[in-house]
Amino acid sequence: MSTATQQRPLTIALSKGRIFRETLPLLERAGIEVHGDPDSSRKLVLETSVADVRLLILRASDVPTYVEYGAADLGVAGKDVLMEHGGDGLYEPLDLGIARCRLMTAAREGAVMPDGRLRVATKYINTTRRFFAGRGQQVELIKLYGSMELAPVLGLADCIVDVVDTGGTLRANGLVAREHVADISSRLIVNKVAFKTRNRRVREFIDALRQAVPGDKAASAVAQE
Ligand code: PRT
Ligand code: MG
Repeated sequence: MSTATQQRPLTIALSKGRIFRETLPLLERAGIEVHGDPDSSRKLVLETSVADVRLLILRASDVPTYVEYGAADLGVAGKDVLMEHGGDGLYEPLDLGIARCRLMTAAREGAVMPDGRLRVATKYINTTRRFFAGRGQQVELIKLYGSMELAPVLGLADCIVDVVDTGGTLRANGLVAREHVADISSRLIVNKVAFKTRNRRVREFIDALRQAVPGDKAASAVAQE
């Protein structure tokens, strides 16, 4: 079997930083050693000890886009990023249980929320709109790309929606977490076409990673048709 699609290396998209660091041991347990380190090199394509597997190093929020359009066959992305992207073009067969955190609303300590329309600053515009709509609350959304914690401090917004791990960043800026929006961990995602056309190889990869995930963190509902 040697069609053109089967000759392209299995291409896996992920971001550097915490997702790369925590995915590495899983890949190793699955028998895949990565050649190179994105935190110390500028290479955006990394080869591995398995000839037909390579990694793409992307901005975290671009990972679902590469996988959805088939520029990568698989990817690793935070559930926060996936919720915001929308999941129609992707399968999400495996919870890797890494890069865990919570998506929360947060405001200045002791702040009283206005009776009128709440102003919410976030990079998670879609998720935030859905969250407040779900409770019948209309909000004014302010899109930010980083340093969300500053917005309530400077009166740009009443509250923010952001991911929280230790809570240290909120605390350091005089904010407190208020409402829980979602529990977050990173997921393996798969391009729908690759799942069909390269089914054997893709399933083999998913199964190897599933066995590498410790405990029963791995949800196992592989989307199939
Ligand atoms: O940084 P960049 O803008 O390039 O992209 P990114 O922030 O989306 O990527 P990255 O690598 O920072 O995070 C990748 C994924 O890790 C996120 O999509 C989440 O799924 C997950 N994750 C887990 C986190 C955190 N924990 C986390 N703590 N992402 C971000 N943070 C931030 C948090 O918002 C705070 O500003 O890290 C800071 C420290 O958190 P505390 O609560 O421990 O102080
Ligand atoms: Mg970041």
